[in-house]
Amino acid sequence: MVEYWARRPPVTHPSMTGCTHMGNQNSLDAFSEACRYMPGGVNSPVRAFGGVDRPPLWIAGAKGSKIFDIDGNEYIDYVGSWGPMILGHAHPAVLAAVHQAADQGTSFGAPTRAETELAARITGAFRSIEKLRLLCSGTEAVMTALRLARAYTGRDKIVKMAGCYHGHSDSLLVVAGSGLAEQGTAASPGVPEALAQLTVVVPYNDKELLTQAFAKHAGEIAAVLVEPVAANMGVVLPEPGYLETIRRLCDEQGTVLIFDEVITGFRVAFGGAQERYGVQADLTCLGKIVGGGLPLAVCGGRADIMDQLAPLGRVYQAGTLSGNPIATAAAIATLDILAEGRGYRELESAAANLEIGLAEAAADAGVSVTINRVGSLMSCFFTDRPVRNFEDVRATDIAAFKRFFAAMLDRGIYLAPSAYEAMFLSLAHTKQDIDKTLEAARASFKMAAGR
Ligand code: KE4
Repeated sequence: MVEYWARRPPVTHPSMTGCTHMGNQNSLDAFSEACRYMPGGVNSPVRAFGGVDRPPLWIAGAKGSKIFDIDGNEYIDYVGSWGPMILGHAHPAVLAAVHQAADQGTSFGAPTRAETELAARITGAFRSIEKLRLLCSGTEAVMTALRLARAYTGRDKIVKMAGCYHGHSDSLLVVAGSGLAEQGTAASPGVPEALAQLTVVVPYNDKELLTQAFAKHAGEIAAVLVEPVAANMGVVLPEPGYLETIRRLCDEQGTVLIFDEVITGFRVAFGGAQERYGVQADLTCLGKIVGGGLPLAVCGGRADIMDQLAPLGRVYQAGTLSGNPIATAAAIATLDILAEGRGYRELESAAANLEIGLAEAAADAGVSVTINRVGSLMSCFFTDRPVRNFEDVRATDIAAFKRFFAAMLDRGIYLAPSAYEAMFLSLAHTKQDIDKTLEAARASFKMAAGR
């Protein structure tokens, strides 16, 4: 995702210049008006649909597996607000918890018992998390984890993987430098090169280059930060032994291993990728699902690292809305439903059926696709090759994806508006939803092929 935006020219979609001859008229009008007040008309870039060359949809609401735009169109939603909505939109238990909490006040800036109750649930789900801090976004969680790792080790350099996205803090808006395992270079204006050079970027799934990076920067690496299942270049799975190799290299050099489980946490298993793959992190960042769709994220891990945080320790981190009572209530309601466990078997079954159906539909249309899937997290790449890192993703047929996206949207299926994002299923997606999706896909793959 970072690499994608680093290369893109600014999005100058016709609709941003008042062109009103495309798409859903009310959304177009809303988009034009929004562009008067907000850069690109949106509050997060991917929402502008720049990745699919279509004007964006303005949303009126959502319920269960459906989302509705302001022109009255209904879509089966596979974005799920980019991951949080694993229960489906507007889940009654979550809404009830939110309403009950809101009746008591919306923010106190002081501790509440609910924060402790939530923390107990999270440490129960992730055995590597001994202590944690609640904050408001994945970006904030990752920023905090990096600061903790740098303080704990007394080192400045960090390693990230090309194609992984960890929020928009300066140290992570970095792309690979000129040489392999070299220092990175800024991916965005405003990021100081001096800071970017402290970030080493290596390809995902490349054990050899990671080993070289550790040798080249021996004793200087504070942390390795990785999505244990990458989901910001589309979904790319860790190859056998990859996570174990990262763990071993970190142990050998006293480097802090940070798993960014903002997407995978409570998604690929209740205990995230750490439960699924059996590799434990020193620090873990959670977001999205853990907040039940409200602004709540987590930085947690080994107590000896976490106890550096003020006021106990000297590493500063703070937040006005950290542990907000309404977000905490939504979080507890969400985790209590997921903790029952059966939901993951249902999600696995539905996602497996969708994967098989999509593969069959593509084959029937004579289109080559590679589908990468872990549980209810998946991506469909237009290629006849395996997709194991960011370069593989860049080599896929992005134009075909854009045609597929448009054809599916026109048939009432709302996919992520970027080939570098993921599909998310929820417990609200029914067999009827999957059947309708596959029917739409049979026609849309033909459109993708340009027929
Ligand atoms: P936020 O600051 O957006 O809450 O989280 C940043 C983040 C951190 N780590 C991972 C693995 C993430 O995927 C994200 C954010 N994900 C993107 C979409 N993949 C959010 C959507 C957006 O940027 O609008």
